[in-house]
Order: sequence, then C-alpha cells, then structure tokens
Amino acid sequence: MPLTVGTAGHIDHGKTWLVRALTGKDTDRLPEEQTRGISIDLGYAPLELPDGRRLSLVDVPGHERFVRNMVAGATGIDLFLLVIDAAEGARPQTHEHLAILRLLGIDHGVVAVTKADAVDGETLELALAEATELVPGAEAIAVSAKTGNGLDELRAALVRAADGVDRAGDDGPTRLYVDRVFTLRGIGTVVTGTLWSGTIGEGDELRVEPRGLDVRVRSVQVHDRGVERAEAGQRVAVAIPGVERDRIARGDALVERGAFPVTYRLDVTLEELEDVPAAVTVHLGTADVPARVARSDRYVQLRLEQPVVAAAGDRVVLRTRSTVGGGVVLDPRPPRRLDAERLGRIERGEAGATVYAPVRAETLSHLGELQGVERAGDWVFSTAWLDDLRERVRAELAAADPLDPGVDAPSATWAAAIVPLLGLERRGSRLYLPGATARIEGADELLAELEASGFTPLKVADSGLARALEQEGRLVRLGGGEAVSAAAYERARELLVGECASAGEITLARFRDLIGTGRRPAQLLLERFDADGVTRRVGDRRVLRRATR
Ligand SMILES: Nc1nc2c(ncn2[C@@H]2O[C@H](COP(=O)(O)OP(=O)(O)OP(=O)(O)O)[C@@H](O)[C@H]2O)c(=O)[nH]1
Ligand SMILES: [Mg+2]
Repeated sequence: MPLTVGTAGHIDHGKTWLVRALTGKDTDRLPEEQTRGISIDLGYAPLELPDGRRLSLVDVPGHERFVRNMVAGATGIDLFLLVIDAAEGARPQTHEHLAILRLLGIDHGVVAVTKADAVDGETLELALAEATELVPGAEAIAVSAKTGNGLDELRAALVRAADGVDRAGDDGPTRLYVDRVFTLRGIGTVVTGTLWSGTIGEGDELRVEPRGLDVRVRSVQVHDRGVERAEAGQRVAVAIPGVERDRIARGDALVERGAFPVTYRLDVTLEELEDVPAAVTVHLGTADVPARVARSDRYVQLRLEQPVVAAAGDRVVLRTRSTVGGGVVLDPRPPRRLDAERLGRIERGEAGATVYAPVRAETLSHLGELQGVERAGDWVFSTAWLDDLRERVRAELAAADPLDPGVDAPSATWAAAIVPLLGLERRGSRLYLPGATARIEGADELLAELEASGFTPLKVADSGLARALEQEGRLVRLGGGEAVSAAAYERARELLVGECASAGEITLARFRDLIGTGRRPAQLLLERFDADGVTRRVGDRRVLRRATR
C-alpha cells in the first residue's frame, strides 16, 4: 500500500534538513526559500525505507504565515513526521500543526527530536521526554541531520508507524486534489497531487472541478517514473495536454466525472479548539475558501464563497489567523436550512433517511449499510424521488406532441441505471409509453381514403400528418406532396420485382400497365423505388439494384 509522510513542526526546527538527510533531496527549491533559508511552499521527495517500502515525503513550511500551505500538504498524508528542535522544544506551530494533524484524522507518525548534535545529553533526554508527553501515541527519536546520527532509528520507527496505518476507501471513484500545476515543454500542462481514491491511467477521461473542465490524461508519473496506472495513496503527476496552465490551480480536484458533489454548502460536525467565529477559512483537500458559519448544536453549515469538491466523511480545518477548529463532512450537498436533527440521523448511521435524489453509493459508503433506499447500479435514491420522477415524466408524456408522443430521456449521469425503472419504451434518445403511436386527428380518414385509392396517389394537405404516419410505416410519401398506402406501395414493389426478375428490366409504360394507373402515378412510384434503392435507371428503362435481386 503506497503511503505518504508529511513533515510538521515550528519554523527553523530542521524539517527540510531532515528530509534532505533522509532522501538526499533539497526540497527548498524556490529562490526565495534559498535566500531566506525558510520553506514557503510544499516540497516532495521519495523516501526508501529499510523494509523496501517506498514512501512519498511531503515537506511543509513552519512559518505561521504559511500554515495554509501546511494544511494543503498535510491533507492526504497517512503519516506525520513531527520535527522538534532539541534545544527549543515545542513552539507555537508545533502545537498548531499537531492540532491540524489531529483534525485531519492523521494519528500515526513519529516525532523526530532533531539537532541532537547541538545539545548536551541531559537537554536531549528532557526534549525526548517532552516530545513523548506531547504526542503519547508516537515514538520520539533523537536525530541529527548534520551528523546523520539517529537516522537509521528514525527510519525503523517510520516502518513501525507505517505498519499501523490502515487506509480505507481507496477503491472509490478517482479523486486527486491538485497541489501543483506547471508546464513541461513538449508535454503541456501537468498537475500533481496525492491520489485520494481510485486510479489514474493514460486515456482516462476526467474532469477538473469546480472548473468543469473535461480533460483526457495523456500520461502518468509517480516520482518521475512513467506508470501505466497510478493507485490511490500515491503521489502522482498527470499530464493533461490541451488545457492552459492558468486555468487550473491548487485546490482544484481531478475527479471521475459526476462522481463527487461540487458544492457551496457543507454540513459538518464541529470540533472546536477556540470559539469559532461567523467567518472562517475552510480548508478541504488542497482548497481553502472563505465561508460563513451557521451553527446548531454540535453541527455547523459552512456556506462557501466558492464551490469545492467534497464527499461525506471528508475532514475540514477551520482557520482565521489561527486554527480554530475542524470537522467531518456529514452532508456535502445539504439543504439550505441547517437541520441538527437530520444531521444527528446521518451521524447515527441512518443516512438512508436523508437520501433523496440519486447519489453514488460509494460516496456514502463510510456511513455503513444504508436502510430504506432504492438502488440501481451504483446509485442510491429514495422511493419518493423515483415516484416524483415517474410522475414528472408521465405528465410530460401526457402533454407531448401528438405527432411524436415522446419525451427526451434524462441525460444525467444516473440515467443509464435508473431510466429502465420507469417502465417506458426507449426509441433512440426518446422515451414513449409502451407501444405508443402518434394519435393523430384525421389519420383514420386519410388512411381509409388511401386504401380505397389503391395505386393512385392522393395529395395530402397536412405534411406533418403524412410524415408522422410514414414514420409509423402506415403510408409512403411520393413526390409532389402525394402519398399511397403502405400496402399499395408493397404490392407495387412485388409486381415490379416480379417483372424485372422475368424480363430483366422494366419501362414506365410496362409498369403503368401492370398497376393499371395513369402515367403520372406510375412515374411517382418508380421515382420512389429509385430513391429507396430498389431500382436503378438505365436510359429510359429500369433494372433492379444488385441488393434487390
Ligand atoms: N546543528 C544542527 N543544525 C541544524 C540541523 N538541522 C537543521 N539545522 C539548522 O536549522 C536551520 C533550519 O533548518 P531547516 O531544515 O531549514 O528548518 P525547517 O524546519 O525546514 O524550517 P521552515 O521550513 O522554514 O519551517 C538550518 O539552516 C540549519 O542551520 C541539525 O541536525 N543540526
Ligand atoms: Mg523547511
């Protein structure tokens, strides 16, 4: 199982040096990072562990002004590597980063008490004891990035921590929150991120949300190596040519089309660290969006200024100038009014009662077995919704054009699974009552007249009527707005084919004699046979086309 480790810790405590000591890669690549000697944005490096496992390491900045980037880096990681300077001990961002990790549900990891070379033995012991007290569930290891002391112990502790990670929900639809976008010459736009669920491979048709951009994957890399298909949990670079780089940014998500809500509202359970004010920044995935907070009991509704891609069970972090709280998304597509009672039911696993319109079953799968819902294919929805849909379609059918008494079939992503439940007949892209035909005023009279008139065509004044009856196979239109009954056309065709079979050809005069009409009716019928591919003109005679013989 591919795992991602993220650093955490106060500014200057030695995260980037430790990453370099572990991986050989300097992740402070921006010129400003080099000159100021601090990390600003996220850095990435592959990390080989002694058991042969290959992890991805995300290095985050410690500066309080860049906590926003830290959250974007920490989202989607499986393990933390909390770094504490042995001389300084825990400082403000040590605590804030720890709180963010807890809010994101990342509880496996290791604490590295670093710069061990710079302190005496007693100070080091004290620092280790403090670290253990601060993060009781994690091993604390003394290391020095300068001398390399303790790095092997740290790697071994990371292996043990990785063994404890059990990541669920990987097999859902594809979702990757973009953390970087760049252009490569000859390749075009590339986005990177941690694949939260699903897989990504060449040729996949995905969508960048909330932008609504359809993209086609040209190639996929994991740590600079091309792969056929990247799996959930891996850090992935995805080439999506044909999309301008500036149309995508950190915070966007690359997803299976239609699989996730794109939403302006999130109903979440609240975990409060400080008083949560009415205006916060919501961090979800790599996105951060200003929002208003409506509150009821232990629940809040976050009303976002811009939409985000979300699913039930996602974690959010709420910040102002500091981290004030977080929560778990209970409903990513809630009604406008915050309803604590309804959210209580979702939390108690009675989520079925909250489903109305179709949602993909897997987006609710963490809520356990859903009771009292209808299912079709991957979709769950309520009986009430299906009844409403049925009623709506029946009403539309009742009001449909009598010349074509159908309605367009729904084109939503659920349509293929759910339309068959409506008990209607599908003809192309339209739906009809089973066996429905055009109920047309004047049809019966017209057909009776045509029947009586035999091979002699009649002029039909209502061309819409003629077209509708022809679609149903009840008459055949000829030139000049005239028509014959389908039966007469068929009999005439048999006579023609019979004559051609014995004589090899037919003239207009001979055909006229065969059907016993005047010259013009015979002419109109023959032209229609030509058009239908029955006959072919050769001078003033006709022969059968090969297919008819
Ligand atoms: N003596 C000693 N100094 C170290 C060690 N690791 C880091 N340092 C010093 O600490 C400074 C900061 O280290 P970084 O790794 O850049 O710190 P950081 O945690 O990445 O800082 P930000 O990313 O800005 O939060 C370095 O420039 C070194 O001078 C170590 O193991 N021993
Ligand atoms: Mg750094």
